Amino acid sequence: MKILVTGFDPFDQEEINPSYEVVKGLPDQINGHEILKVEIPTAFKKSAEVIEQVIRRLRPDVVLCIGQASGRAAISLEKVAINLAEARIADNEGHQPCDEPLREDGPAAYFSNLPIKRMVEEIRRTDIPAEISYTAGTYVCNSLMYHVLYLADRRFPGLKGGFIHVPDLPHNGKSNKLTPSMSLEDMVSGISVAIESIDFPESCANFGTII
Ligand code: PCA
Repeated sequence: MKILVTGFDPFDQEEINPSYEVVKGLPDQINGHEILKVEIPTAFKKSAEVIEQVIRRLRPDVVLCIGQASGRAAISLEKVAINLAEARIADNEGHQPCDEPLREDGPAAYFSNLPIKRMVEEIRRTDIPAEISYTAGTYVCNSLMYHVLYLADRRFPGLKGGFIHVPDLPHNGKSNKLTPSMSLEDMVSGISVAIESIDFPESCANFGTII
């Protein structure tokens, strides 16, 4: 399979974005899958345009997007993307949407069509912390995941798509001693294991949350 793996450029005045550092650290082949790597701008409009162009040009079988989630302590496999743009800070093009739909003609939400529970189990087997997340937020990461799944639904039938948030790197940007972090090495191993298990059957383990 051809697997397109994306990371984001730095945002919020930070110097690096761990997500693209991870992407750069991946090998070019994993389990016989060809790994294609692309950096995506942290901007609502531009990221949607770029991902569509790249999918059109490279015709991947799977699109796996990676993003930074400062404050999270584990590699988070996202279940759902919602049709909402709501930003606490402006994106890299200066846009700060308030309560806007991402696509007027799209459904309220899309679910990832990757076997994310199985991928979490496989990552945990290597002693790297991993979890299912039921919110990718309302910023550019959620937007990119939504657009990938919208494109799979409307324009590229059979395309598989998903999103993984990674923690901060140690001592990155605005992080401090209280911010959870993970080494680049562990993030690269964890994402590699996730990719190795991308065509495994889904697990029926229970990851549900009770509020
Ligand atoms: N994280 C942001 C956008 C880019 C990134 O790496 C987010 O979680 O929306």
